Amino acid sequence: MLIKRKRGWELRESEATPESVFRDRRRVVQAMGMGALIAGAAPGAAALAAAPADPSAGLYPVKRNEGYTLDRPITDEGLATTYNNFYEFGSQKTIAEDAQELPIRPWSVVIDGMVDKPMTLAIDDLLKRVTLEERLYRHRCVEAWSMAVPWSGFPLKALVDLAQPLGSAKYLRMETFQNPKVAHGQKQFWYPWPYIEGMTMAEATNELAFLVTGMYGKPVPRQDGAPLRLALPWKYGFKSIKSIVRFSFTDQRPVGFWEKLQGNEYGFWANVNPEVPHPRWSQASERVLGAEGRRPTLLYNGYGEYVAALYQGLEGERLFM
Ligand SMILES: Nc1nc2c(c(=O)[nH]1)N[C@H]1C(S)=C(S)[C@@H](COP(=O)(O)O)O[C@H]1N2
Ligand SMILES: [Mo]
Repeated sequence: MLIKRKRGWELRESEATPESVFRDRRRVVQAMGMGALIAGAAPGAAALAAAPADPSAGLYPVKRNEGYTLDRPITDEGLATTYNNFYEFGSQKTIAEDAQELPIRPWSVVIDGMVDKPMTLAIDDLLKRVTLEERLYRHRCVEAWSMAVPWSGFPLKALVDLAQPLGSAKYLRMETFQNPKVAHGQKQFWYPWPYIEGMTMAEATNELAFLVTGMYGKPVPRQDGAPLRLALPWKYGFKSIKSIVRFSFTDQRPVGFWEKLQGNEYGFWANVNPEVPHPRWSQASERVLGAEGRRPTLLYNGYGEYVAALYQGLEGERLFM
């Protein structure tokens, strides 16, 4: 999703990133072992061992909610946790090792804006106030790759209920941490940090909207958005914001990170639709991580029965990008 410059794969690696990031990447590749990268296996224990353990580990695995089923196999864990989009750590897919620098405790989540009582919650206190469950969801990146993941977490609606927004709140805006000392991508001034995403209240309280705290029966790893990220499986992956520090209820439609950067390519709604191409590529099919060939992309990523009604009467909007 490189914007101001050419897309990453149109450039030689040495051109794609500033020199410091390039040098960094070589270090990652060496540490992880090229073989592991190519095979899509998990990074070696040595490469990821530096990060302190997650104190919530004892909560997992959690009970699976059997209501959400897949039409394809679960993606290999090693692949889903080493092929990432997390621009705070760089625009390459191989940010897993660098992301281990992210301190995930203490971690506070602010709930503010149009609510009765704004509050700040430590992540471990939030975890005590919700019931965790596992759900199998498809994930479709706007770049036309996809995966299928066993997320653990709780419905976003539970957080909305905790927050008690005013009746006048129309949108929920979410914000990722800002810490350029550890997240070197945030030194790249041409991006509008911090990462922001948003949705309507009807979307936020839809049963599919899921706050993720775990993955593959363990705490969610840093590279996938620890300690708290979103999963909105009917929308393109960029809506599923990672490492959230703030939830603000508002009557102003939030402008997301990618929309701000390139509004003609990435919009507010960003619902998956195979019939509406991205301005630079088709969305008709997707490359499933770890699988051969491509697979047709489904309207609303296959979740139409849950969400199609949300968009009735909005046909004049740019719903699918
Ligand atoms: N803060 C933040 N959240 C983010 C991103 C990001 O760069 N920064 N990338 C998004 C995109 S484009 C996708 S496809 C998913 C990728 O999640 P994964 O790395 O767990 O597969 O995270 C989304 N959330
Ligand atoms: Mo994405």
